[in-house]
Amino acid sequence: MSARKPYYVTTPIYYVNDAPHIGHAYTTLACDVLARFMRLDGYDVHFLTGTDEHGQKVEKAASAAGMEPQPFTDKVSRNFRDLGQLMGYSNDDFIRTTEPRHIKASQAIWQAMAAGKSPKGRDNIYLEKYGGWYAVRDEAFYGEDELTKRDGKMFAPSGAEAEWVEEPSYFFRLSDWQDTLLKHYEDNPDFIGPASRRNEVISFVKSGLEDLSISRTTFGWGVPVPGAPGHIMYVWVDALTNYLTAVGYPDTKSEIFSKYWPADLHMVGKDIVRFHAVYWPAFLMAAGIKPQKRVFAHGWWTNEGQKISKSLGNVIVPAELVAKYGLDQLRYFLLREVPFGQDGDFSNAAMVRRMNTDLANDFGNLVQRVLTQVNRNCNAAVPQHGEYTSADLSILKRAHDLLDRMRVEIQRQSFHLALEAMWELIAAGNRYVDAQAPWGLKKTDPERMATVLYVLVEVIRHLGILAQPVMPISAGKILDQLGLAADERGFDRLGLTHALEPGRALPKPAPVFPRFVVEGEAAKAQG
Ligand code: ME8
Repeated sequence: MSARKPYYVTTPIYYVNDAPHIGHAYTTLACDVLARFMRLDGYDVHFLTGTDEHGQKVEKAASAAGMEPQPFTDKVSRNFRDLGQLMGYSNDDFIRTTEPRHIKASQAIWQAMAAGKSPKGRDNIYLEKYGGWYAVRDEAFYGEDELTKRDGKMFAPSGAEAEWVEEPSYFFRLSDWQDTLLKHYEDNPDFIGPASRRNEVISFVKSGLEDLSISRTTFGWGVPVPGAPGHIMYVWVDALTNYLTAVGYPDTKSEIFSKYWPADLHMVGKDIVRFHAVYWPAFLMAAGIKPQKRVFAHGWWTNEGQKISKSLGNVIVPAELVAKYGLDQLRYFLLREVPFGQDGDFSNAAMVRRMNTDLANDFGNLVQRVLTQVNRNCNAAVPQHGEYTSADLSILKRAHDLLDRMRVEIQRQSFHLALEAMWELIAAGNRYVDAQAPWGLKKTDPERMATVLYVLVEVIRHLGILAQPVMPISAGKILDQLGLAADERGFDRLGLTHALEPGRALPKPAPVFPRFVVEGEAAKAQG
């Protein structure tokens, strides 16, 4: 048997200054769906998430909580692990940047960068004095021309306050990497997605890159710069390196490193594209390591039209949504409602609409009415089909083609289009049931009824198998109702070859997607 192809996907690691909210849940959810999809499609997947625990922002948050940084990060990091449990993530590793394996990897990449030369033959890292604007909330440096002055204070485009810092600092010679980066984008058209972000990055790099300050001396919560007492690494140098740490760096000869590096995809939010698509590939090339294959930037969520922020008091807590609507319902909504890559708005009305229309009326109803009829009219077993009509063959073909359609969309992170393709089959399935009206055939043509129900069971089998990455629990229930064993649920079982054998006993069906009844409407309905 040939070895399975590796696939390495990562989420950003989350700052531990704050409790997890829907934005955090979203990035990791998208990666989880990808990871599950690729596993079912036969890949050997490594899916990484974790927490970003160093830097001034975390140090300040710890001090505001009256705690030392280490116990503080221990506590907050746990909230992000708990988020994973809540959301059903299937990550293979959870990295914390305060772990010894990560300190070691960060110091090793620093040394590798320092040992190498820039494309112009100069040292990649040099010591200077830094004087400039820094926004702790963004952990980012800004040029004065990027800032706005209000009430005597300076603000970054993100709204974060910037302060003047002046200290000795090591610099990374980013300016020397400009042409190499532009060539890399040109040679690798899929390096940044979606296209709008790619264009943004290219024009940013073309406008000229400045060297980057990569060490700090005025506070202490970070990874020490090797051989430079008093300097700690700029948090982004350490944070980005987590992607290497998790695959065994600096041991580049290890099996795990050779298998998974370069990473296939770094999923990020739109606010941190520059770090991943400009700084990170430059650091990697400077250290003699291949850059990742792709970065995809998703959009941001607002809440009922408003920016989500702690000060506005409108943070959406994932646990509350899961408790109210259900886990699979939330997973489906987040990936279906908004074209992946664009900004989106969370509203309870939209959530309920998706639950009741797409899930209960469309998907749930198809499964429920077909399996109920099979249970009642076919002795609770997979029916025996006869000759197929062109309508039968046409819908079977759609079911057999669905994997190919979804694969194309998932591999370019168009989750919404993958789901749209699935719902086209669901709609076609419902139209087919209505047109064939198998319930009317019970007395007049029981053989035809059995064929129609057989075709529908096969359609549902395809839908159930393909729904697993997005809605693992509900899809599992559907596949249970088809009596499928664990090894019959992979994508290798799709298509005609593994069609269900007539006569297989089926358990009693039960509804999978409940309707959501809005309070008040329930009372109205009862009169
Ligand atoms: O940026 N909607 O961490 P972070 C959608 N530690 N996504 C959102 C969001 C929203 N309202 N709010 C935040 C960091 N995010 C760094 C990453 S990686 C080497 C270091 C997303 O906790 C945001 O876009 O501030 C980002 O991708 C992720 O949550 C983590 O944000």
